[in-house]
Amino acid sequence: MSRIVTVGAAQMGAIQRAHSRREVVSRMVELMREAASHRCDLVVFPELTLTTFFPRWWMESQEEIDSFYEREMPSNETAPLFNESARLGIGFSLGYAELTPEGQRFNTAILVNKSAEIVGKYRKIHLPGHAGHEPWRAFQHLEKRYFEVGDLSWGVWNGLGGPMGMMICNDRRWPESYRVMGLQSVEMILLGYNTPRHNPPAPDHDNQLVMQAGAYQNGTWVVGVAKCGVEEGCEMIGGSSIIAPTGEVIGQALTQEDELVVARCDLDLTKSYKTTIFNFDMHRQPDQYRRIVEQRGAVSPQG
Ligand code: ING
Repeated sequence: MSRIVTVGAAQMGAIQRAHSRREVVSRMVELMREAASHRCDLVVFPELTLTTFFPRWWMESQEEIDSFYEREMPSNETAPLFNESARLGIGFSLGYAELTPEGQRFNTAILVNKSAEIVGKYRKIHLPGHAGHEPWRAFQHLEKRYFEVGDLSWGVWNGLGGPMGMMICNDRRWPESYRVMGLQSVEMILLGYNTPRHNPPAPDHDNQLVMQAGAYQNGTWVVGVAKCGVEEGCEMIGGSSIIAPTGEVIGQALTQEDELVVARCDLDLTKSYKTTIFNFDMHRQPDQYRRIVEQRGAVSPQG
């Protein structure tokens, strides 16, 4: 018996500052329709999909900053995506900047089922870059200025054919992100990223490496989807990938544009790892891992 989930990784090309949410959503609806033609169950969109990657700029006007956030989801601008999801019977994950009624600001992702109902939410925990103005850089990386650390940990939800979870961009570089979901029996992790090529220097090879490692070490599928291309002069890497629990890349994007990568993913392929090499309950020794939770930075060896 196999539990096939057909996934569409919906890579997005550049979104310029002048692009409206309506223009972006119409591109996303086109990718969702293409996914339907391939009988996809699920479409994965990138991090901060609705606007250009605004943390590359130092801004001081709160009104200007807040123009990049969503106060409600769905909103008038994003409703066409939810309507298309329900019409086509396709679930999706979507990354966006969230401004809560209480005035909190998060780099957020939601999981939406085939009836266009939000079944899960995640708020980015690993915020890379810096909080202060660093004008000497060609482009800055101010996520620590514009977002709070996420407060929802990493959840795992049923509702799209099996246990699925989400992370966002820099999270994919940290093994803890995968393991918290691995300990909730996750079988598919959905993530989006906006990765500038230049700051900090991001070698090309490590984008897939970190996702392959996370997939293998937790016996899970990983779908990583880029927003890429040259946005306002800043080049961002593509390389959207669909990765099997073996760690093998079974599909990847070849362009820096809007591109749908489709794969039939059998969630039962997770079983052989979860019941043998990575049978966590049989093999893990949490008492020996305390340093990982109790200590933040690295210390030098004594002596
Ligand atoms: N972007 C980048 C990422 O983690 C980065 C930041 C780039 C970190 C290159 C290290 C090297 O892919 C986001 N948005 O987290």
